[in-house]
Amino acid sequence: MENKMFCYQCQETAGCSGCTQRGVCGKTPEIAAMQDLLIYVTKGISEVTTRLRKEGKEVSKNINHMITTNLFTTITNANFDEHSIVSRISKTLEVKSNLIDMLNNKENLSDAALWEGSNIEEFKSKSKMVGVLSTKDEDIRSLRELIIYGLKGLSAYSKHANVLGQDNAEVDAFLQSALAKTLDDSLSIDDLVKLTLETGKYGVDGMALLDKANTSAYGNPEITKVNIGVRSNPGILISGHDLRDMEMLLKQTEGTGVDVYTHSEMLPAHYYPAFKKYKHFAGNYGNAWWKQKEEFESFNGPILMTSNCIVPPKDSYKDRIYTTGATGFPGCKHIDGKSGEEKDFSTIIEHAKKCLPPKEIEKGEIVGGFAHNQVFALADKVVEAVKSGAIKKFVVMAGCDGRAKSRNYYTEFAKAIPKDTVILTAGCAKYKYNKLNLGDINGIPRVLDAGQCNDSYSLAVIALKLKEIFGLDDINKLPIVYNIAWYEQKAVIVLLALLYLGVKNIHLGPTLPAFLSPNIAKVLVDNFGIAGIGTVEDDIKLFF
Ligand code: SF4
Ligand code: SF3
Repeated sequence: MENKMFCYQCQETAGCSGCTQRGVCGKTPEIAAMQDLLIYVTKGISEVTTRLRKEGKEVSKNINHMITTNLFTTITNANFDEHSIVSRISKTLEVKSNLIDMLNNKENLSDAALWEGSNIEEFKSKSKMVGVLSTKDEDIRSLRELIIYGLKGLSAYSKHANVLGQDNAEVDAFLQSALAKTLDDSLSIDDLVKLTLETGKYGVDGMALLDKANTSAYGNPEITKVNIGVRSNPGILISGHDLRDMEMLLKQTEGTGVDVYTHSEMLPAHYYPAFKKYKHFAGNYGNAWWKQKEEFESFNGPILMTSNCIVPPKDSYKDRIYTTGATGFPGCKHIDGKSGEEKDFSTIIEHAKKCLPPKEIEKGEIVGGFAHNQVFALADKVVEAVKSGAIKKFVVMAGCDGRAKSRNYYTEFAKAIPKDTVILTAGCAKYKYNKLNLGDINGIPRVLDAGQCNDSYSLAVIALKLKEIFGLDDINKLPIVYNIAWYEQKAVIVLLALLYLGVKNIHLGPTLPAFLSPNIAKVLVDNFGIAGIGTVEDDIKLFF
């Protein structure tokens, strides 16, 4: 069958090789084409900004933000709105052409830097030539895409930091130069492997930036019990990763009689001191992203998506979905707002008032808030438990959740690990085991949730601190093993960040990325000991 599209950026890609007719995620060939073109023109503008910097000219924050938002828009399950992607392409082309005028040296710019198009027909015909498969060599393609997916994840984290007024000009400059390098046919496999590791370095910096942005705005996460039941008022459900949206929604709903609940990756908002003062901040509703068809139905009230993951909504609740930031879905209302500006959520609040309260689907509490500061506060206890042998091992199980049945492995694995083992987690992967009541070791819970996927940074900081406390010369000598679940491109930047920090023998599942060609997978296996997963039984033997 002829390819109508080609995308292999996420773990759920069709047949573990690539979506060619329609995305498993719901992405249509038309959206895929416009996303391909958006990436292409964003590479083009990045080549121009990189050259401008070399000429000593300044690139404005607005342009940096445009580039990161473009990449963020193409992350799995972020934006299904062709219209919004097309307008991003047009805007990028306009800005790019102005920037080219500012260059002293306009020689040898690539086709991506020079290409112009003014209407949808031109966009459609160009998109056919610039997709993933336009790189013919499968190993070069594999590395280019690995880098681009890492940069997409980095962009998402940068964007969340940017809205809190935090920027790192070096991260933006690297991101753009690396993106431009994915156009450069003179780069060898070795050059691209080096660039991949460098992407990991900036991944660490990007996550550190977001950590600083979140903690300086909202305080350090602290141990928190989060209610997973419901109250009797109408509610608004907020999903995704953007804490600035969270803050604005809490402020604007105060005193309105509408409660606010978190969903999926927004759960860790409860761990921040600044949000605890809101009495109407009711709890967390539901589970990871992929269960939203049932859970959004029963929530009854409006839902605000601040980032991925959107599952194409059913008609029965589609009118209750609102998007903002990089997200979009055709037919769902989008709440605009420039970076850092106050958004107006009054439409959602008025909508909520007319809705029934959420239907209860669970009862009880979950515990989280174990980001670096909180764990350091417990450091004596943790070190003592390790020294006494009460804790024998930590297993990092951070990452993403997904709908594949094979992911039940993570639930079974969490149940099967020895009782003297502590799980360190972050990201929506935790929903596979955070309601199992795995108990504690001398008061230390056996599942320590640091927060969102970007808070994997916290797990790295904790590992580095333990290395220092135990006087080790190698992070791999710690009693920590890594069994990470991945789904979308934020997990790619987390993985590259861990590789950059020197972490070896990471197990990645439920399947290895389809975008790793056999040769590139071998490079990762040989140099970093990357491996897949086996059966729970075999892996328990292997790890413990
Ligand atoms: Fe397929 Fe994943 Fe791409 Fe969606 S994001 S089209 S599921 S590979
Ligand atoms: Fe989850 Fe989409 Fe990746 Fe932030 S919300 S971890 S999958």
